[in-house]
Amino acid sequence: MTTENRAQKDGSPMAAEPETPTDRSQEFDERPFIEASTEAKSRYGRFNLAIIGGSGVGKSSLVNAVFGRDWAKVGTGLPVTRGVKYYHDDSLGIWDVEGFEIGSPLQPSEQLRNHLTTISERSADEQVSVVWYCVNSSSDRLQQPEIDMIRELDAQGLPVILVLTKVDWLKNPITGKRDVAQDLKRFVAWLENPVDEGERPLSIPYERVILTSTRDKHGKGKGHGLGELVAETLSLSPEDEKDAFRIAQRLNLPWKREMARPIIRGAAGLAAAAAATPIPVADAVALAPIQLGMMGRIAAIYDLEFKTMLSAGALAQLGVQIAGQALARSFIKLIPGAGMVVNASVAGALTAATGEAWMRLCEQVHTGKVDLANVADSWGDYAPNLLDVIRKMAEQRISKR
Ligand SMILES: Nc1nc2c(ncn2[C@@H]2O[C@H](COP(=O)(O)OP(=O)(O)O)[C@@H](O)[C@H]2O)c(=O)[nH]1
Ligand SMILES: [Mg+2]
Repeated sequence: MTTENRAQKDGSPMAAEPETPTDRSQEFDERPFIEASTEAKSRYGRFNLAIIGGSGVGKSSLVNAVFGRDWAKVGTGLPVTRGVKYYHDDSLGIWDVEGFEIGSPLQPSEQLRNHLTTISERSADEQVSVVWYCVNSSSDRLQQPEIDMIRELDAQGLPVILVLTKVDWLKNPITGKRDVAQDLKRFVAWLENPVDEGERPLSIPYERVILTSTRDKHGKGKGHGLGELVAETLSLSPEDEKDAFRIAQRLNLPWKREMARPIIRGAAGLAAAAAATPIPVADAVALAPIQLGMMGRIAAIYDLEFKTMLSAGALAQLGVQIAGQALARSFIKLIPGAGMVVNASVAGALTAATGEAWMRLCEQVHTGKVDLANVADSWGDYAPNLLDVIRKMAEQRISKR
């Protein structure tokens, strides 16, 4: 519905065609968006995970399910050394370590130590934060070489999550509840209190055991245990790398919203300050750099790479769309007369509404529901209308009385 339609429906008088405000689209530029996004990305940095396990245990499937990137498509990764590959983009690095090589003259833990040495010699932004040690859930206990490897990881100061893969959750035909098979329950019980052949307690330094699947046995469904896996990974991540992990993962959207909201509040405050002396509606574009910076930062949280994925033309179009010019114009059409101004509270509320709407659109792109190439067009459906924002403020004032 256009603003004109809305105005008629409300019975508001239609304005005579006002004088066209000066066209500022030529002056507009999207740099605040790109700069804020680039700055945020480099500040958050890259999260690096090591994922260790035998070939076929389900490592790649886990990575795809949690991080939503199809590494298979990306290619084979960089073979760093035999059995070790490194896959990365800006926000995520995966060290894919293939168990141990049978027939090697080296012990598995020695092989792993060599791999870890290779990794430690790489640059700071490639260093491992957390390890997923993957074991097929159909195993019945950990073998000595595996225990030695986990001890080696611990000795290097790396937090290890023991991930059981390909767990089959069976539906109880009577209760309808899902559960795992008895054999697996025994294995989990052993993992929680491991003992050797002589029933003597063993200490194996993993932090947690998590049961996972990325699909059911028919190859369908979304999997199980993945939410728990990301929650544990986050809690084991060093404080200054938690945001990088929140950005890299794709399962938990509330974490991203929690990161976006303070950015929105900050920008709303800045916009309010900028309009402390009320600014003419036609000049509301002055708020654009503040809103664009906010939007660029939010885009970084959703790991959206506008600079490389949109053409310059599409970027400029997006910029114009989000600059608030269209809003300002429709407002002028509706309520004629000079002297219409945006005051501090309108500027703040409009910026906050813009941030919320942009966050939601970013979520849609992030989850693949909206194509990044169509963001500029979709934004029209999300962008707040200045009039709606003002109406809402009025309603809030009334309800507060
Ligand atoms: N049933 C089932 N099969 C899985 C699961 N995860 C992976 N697979 C299958 O196991 C095979 C090996 O998986 P992949 O992720 O490539 O293992 P990787 O070699 O450790 O990277 C593939 O055929 C997957 O489809 C799962 O959770 N359940
Ligand atoms: Mg693989």
